[in-house]
Amino acid sequence: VMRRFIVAGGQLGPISRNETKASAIKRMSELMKQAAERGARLIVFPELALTTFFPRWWSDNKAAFDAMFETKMPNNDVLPLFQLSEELEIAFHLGYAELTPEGRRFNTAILTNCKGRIVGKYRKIHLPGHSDEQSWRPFQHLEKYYFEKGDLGFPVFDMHNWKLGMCICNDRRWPETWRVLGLKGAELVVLGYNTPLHYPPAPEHDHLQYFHNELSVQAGCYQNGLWSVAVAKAGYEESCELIGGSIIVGPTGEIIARAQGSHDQVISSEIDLDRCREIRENIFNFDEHRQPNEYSLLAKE
Ligand code: CDT
Repeated sequence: VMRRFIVAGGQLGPISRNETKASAIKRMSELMKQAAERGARLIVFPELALTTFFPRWWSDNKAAFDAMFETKMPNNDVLPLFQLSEELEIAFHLGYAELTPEGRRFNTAILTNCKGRIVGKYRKIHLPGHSDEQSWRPFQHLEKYYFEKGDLGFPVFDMHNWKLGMCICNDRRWPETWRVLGLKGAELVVLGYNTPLHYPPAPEHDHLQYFHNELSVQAGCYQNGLWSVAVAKAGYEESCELIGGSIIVGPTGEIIARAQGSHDQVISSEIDLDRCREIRENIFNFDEHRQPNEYSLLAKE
């Protein structure tokens, strides 16, 4: 079975507050077609890819943005993308806001196989920002208000003889995310992000946003001997500038594809999952060299 294949990232430009989900799906379908033309078997879309990044706005009523959430997956809005996935035999990863039948809200992502069937789901664990209105900010970052912490752990899925892990945006900055996925044997970690260029609590870091994205993903890949596709929703979205810089990174930590600019676009590259072994059987051979007895502090509350 294919261990060497082409992966793609489907970077999205901004999505405005009044853009329909059908329109976002149309844009992603276009990217999926381009990726399939390049021979890709998997395309990764951003975090919360169906709507604008609504946690930038406060509302006293948490349910004010419920129209931005999905109560079912797939549903009528997203079905065209699932059908195209089946038709073109290309798997995909998609981030969206999830509202469960019990009324719980999560920042969620799914993974399908090459037949457009959902094989995995992840709910974001590291929710950044704050849970109260902070009016001194030029825009809010209210993920801690609109979402609950994910309750599915960091799962790894077997599909088409690939071991795939997922995380979402802020998760990529935490070495623990990558290590847990690496320990579970992930060979490819897919993730989407919405990262504002401006970081209100420490604006002196604004010029480092692209650097910190690459630093985090490259370190995660190298230190765990795995591949990653990290994909942005980018550009000037409702008066908030989001970074682009979607990348594909190898287990050596090398960036092998990178987006140009902040518009809708496909990045792609051939990857070989067997190359994880170069790292995992050597410098980061976990069984031989890890010292978990010395790390107990990591799991303390
Ligand atoms: N979406 C998301 O997690 N964004 C954060 C922004 C910085 S924290 C306010 C990120 O880690 O990129």
